[in-house]
Amino acid sequence: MMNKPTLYGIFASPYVRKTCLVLAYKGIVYEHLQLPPQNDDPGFREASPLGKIPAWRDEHTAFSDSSVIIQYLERFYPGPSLLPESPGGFARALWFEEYADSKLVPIFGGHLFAEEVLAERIFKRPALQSDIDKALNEEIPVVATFLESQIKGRQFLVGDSLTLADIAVGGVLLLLYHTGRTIDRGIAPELASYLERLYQSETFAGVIRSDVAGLQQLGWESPM
Ligand SMILES: N[C@@H](CCC(=O)N[C@@H](CS)C(=O)NCC(=O)O)C(=O)O
Repeated sequence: MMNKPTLYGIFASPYVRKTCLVLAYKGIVYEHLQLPPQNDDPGFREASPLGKIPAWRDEHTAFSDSSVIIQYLERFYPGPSLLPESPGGFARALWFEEYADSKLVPIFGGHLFAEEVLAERIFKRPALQSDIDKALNEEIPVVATFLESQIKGRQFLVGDSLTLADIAVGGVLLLLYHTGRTIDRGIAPELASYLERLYQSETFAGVIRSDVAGLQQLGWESPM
């Protein structure tokens, strides 16, 4: 019997969550080894020489980086694609993935979620309240305003069906909801409705359930 492929990386990482959402959408069965970054598991280190999560292993190969894993899954595993056929849509979906990774993760992951939820529980240090305040008062209103302009009058960020853009952006914004907050409808009403729809979809619902269970083990009650 063929071994199941393995995803390495703790659920609390936004890059791991993005990969889990793609795996869920495509219906790929895999084993999830919940390991932190820089752990000594030899299989993980072989797949991820820099010690970063997520990493992937299947019967053919082993490597790391969420964006690389997703491109590999798109090419190698049959099933519904998350990248539009049209060159313009393809580029736009990849742009939103890059925007989520490089712009949204530092705000929602680094300044808010890591400080409020992970700092004391995982990093064993006090939370930096100044980072949380900066995210809530300065950074999130700016990105919410931008994303409202992108989703206004649409069901999805790119084209007329779910793409990697929705998975990447929705996956990171989920961190706001896990801290017990929502997008301010006064600033971004259509973004708030879009996220509510997205989080009720089958793809997101399963990953949200796993997140909630993992957070509960850390002693954090997510209202999701
Ligand atoms: N570009 C990478 C970023 C992965 C990444 O930075 N993961 C963090 C956890 S959220 C990590 O492993 N950090 C540990 C380190 O950089 O040593 C990806 O998309 O997978």
